[in-house]
Amino acid sequence: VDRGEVIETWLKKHRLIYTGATRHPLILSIRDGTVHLSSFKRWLGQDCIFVRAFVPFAASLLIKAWKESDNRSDLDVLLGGLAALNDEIAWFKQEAAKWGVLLSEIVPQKTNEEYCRFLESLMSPEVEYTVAITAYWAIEAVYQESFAHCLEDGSKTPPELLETCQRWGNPGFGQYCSALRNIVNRRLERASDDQLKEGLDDVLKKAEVVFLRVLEYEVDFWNMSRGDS
Ligand code: HMH
Repeated sequence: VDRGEVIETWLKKHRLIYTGATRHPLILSIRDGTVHLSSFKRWLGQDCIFVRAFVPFAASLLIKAWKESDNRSDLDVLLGGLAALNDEIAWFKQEAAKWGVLLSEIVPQKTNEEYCRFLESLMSPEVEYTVAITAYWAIEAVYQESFAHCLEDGSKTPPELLETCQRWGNPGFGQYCSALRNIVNRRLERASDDQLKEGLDDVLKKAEVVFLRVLEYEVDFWNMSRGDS
């Protein structure tokens, strides 16, 4: 059995789509300062809706961790994430007001609705903890890598967008994503051991499929900012 990190293997294997999600033209335009504010505002409005669906998904993961996890510290990591979402929702409201984005008037785009429905499907008790937390890590990691890129040396991110970039690009959020990644790697390693034993579901394969679905949704989500969908 391959004893390397599963995620590392996936990232090599699916490099193109991963880069598509973490180096999207919207992110590159924020980083080089050429972003159209209308694109940014479209993204902001849609993400307000997405995050509202992300909260119950995070809560469902907490329940799965409590029932299924072999490690108590998983719950602490996930609870920290859930607590941060409270702050995030307040921030979205304030940020939307700052940009004159009227939340009551935002219509969820088809991509957004589909992504939220995908999250809902992962809330089902039938979905294994390992599979669900893989999706959760991937969702957070894409934003972390994307927005951290806009804060690197040499980036020309407009000052009024720095707060947004710092929300997901700050070192603390990076550590949180690393903690999630460690959990996922630990769970996947266990799953591959278990699968060797006998006729268990291929959790490893399911997790990889979910990982790819997240990356596709993330690319589509950024694409909504173009406003031609
Ligand atoms: C679409 N992906 C999307 N929105 C977010 N807020 C995150 C990831 C990170 O939580």
